[in-house]
Amino acid sequence: MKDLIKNEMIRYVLESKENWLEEINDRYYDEPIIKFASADDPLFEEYKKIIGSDHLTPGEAFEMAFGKDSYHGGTVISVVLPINEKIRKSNAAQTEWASKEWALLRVFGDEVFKKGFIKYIENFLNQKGHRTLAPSDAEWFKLYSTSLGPASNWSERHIAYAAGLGTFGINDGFITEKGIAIRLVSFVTDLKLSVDIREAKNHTENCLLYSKGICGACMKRCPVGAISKDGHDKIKCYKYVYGEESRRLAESYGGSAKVASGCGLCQTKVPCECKNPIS
Ligand code: B12
Ligand code: SF4
Ligand code: SF4
Repeated sequence: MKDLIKNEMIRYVLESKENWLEEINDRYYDEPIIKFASADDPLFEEYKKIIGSDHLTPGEAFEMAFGKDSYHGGTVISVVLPINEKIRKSNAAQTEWASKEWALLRVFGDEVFKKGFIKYIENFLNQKGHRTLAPSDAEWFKLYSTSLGPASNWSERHIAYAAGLGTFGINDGFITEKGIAIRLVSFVTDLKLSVDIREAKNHTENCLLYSKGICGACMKRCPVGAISKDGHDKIKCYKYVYGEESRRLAESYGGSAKVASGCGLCQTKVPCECKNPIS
């Protein structure tokens, strides 16, 4: 069953017409990496302390979708969508704002393709009798403000960490075997599948600065100085990434003012851009 799910996800990503950017005559996303965690992994309870009490466990997310007492164990499937090299290169050449390709990825790669992928996989598994949902696409998914900046009740990076897909960098970005220039999606299903082992020694192992005390390339790349040895200033980052200028830029590129241009300079032209720099 795991292979069936993985193959279906890979096939969808590689064949979907929505995973195509005319400007580069290529895909938004390359072949995904997919891993599995037990929905009862105690780490999900710990996230209530690490992230916040509003962060849902997989069981709670399942019951939000399928009703009280519907959860009897299951699996979390986490998916890494690596960003195509041409899009990465276009953003690597930027020093101030996101490239046109990066901005179009925000709208059509995320809002159109990724949403279509989520619906397809939910239906694929539900039709086979396995109740499945993607929490970050549910109507009850929420973003909220904390004194440190925005957070959510289903953090894809923490889910990916639980599934053994990588670890965090000094800039908060999640570094996988395909690097940091990625997007993440996850599903909770009542299917009970064998799980992947979390091999990382700690939650920051893949970052050169945390592990070896070298690098810091992302700090120099950030146009607003939001990254320092103390970590990532989410409020500074948020104001830049989703501010007025970013929204105007997105429109001028043919994107959407509503989702803005993004930025991602700290995810391109860095040693962890498309590989795990520790491997
Ligand atoms: C809110 C949000 C933001 C906010 C806040 C980011 C943040 N750090 O949380 C702002 C607006 C700043 C932002 C900016 C960007 N975002 Co954003 N964002 C989100 C969103 C919607 C929720 C994130 C969330 O819930 N965070 C919760 C908080 C608590 O996370 P945290 O503070 O980083 O967690 C730290 C602690 O937990 C700590 N920690 C301490 N002890 C322990 C112990 C353990 C065991 C663990 C695991 C951790 C831990 O380690 C973590 C890292 O420092 C997600 C989508 C989603 N649903 O997940 C996308 C998401 C995180 N964003 C993404 C992207 C791509 C971006 C941008 C590049 C914008 C763009 N598209 O161009 C920038 C990059 C900024 C950066 N340097 O990371 C990607 C991440 C890709 C990646 N490789 O990491 C995501 C996952 C979207 C997606 N679906 O792919 N984003
Ligand atoms: S650029 Fe270097 S310091 Fe920044 S997250 Fe990547 S490995 Fe860590
Ligand atoms: S996304 Fe841009 S503003 Fe935010 S930390 Fe990265 S480089 Fe800085």
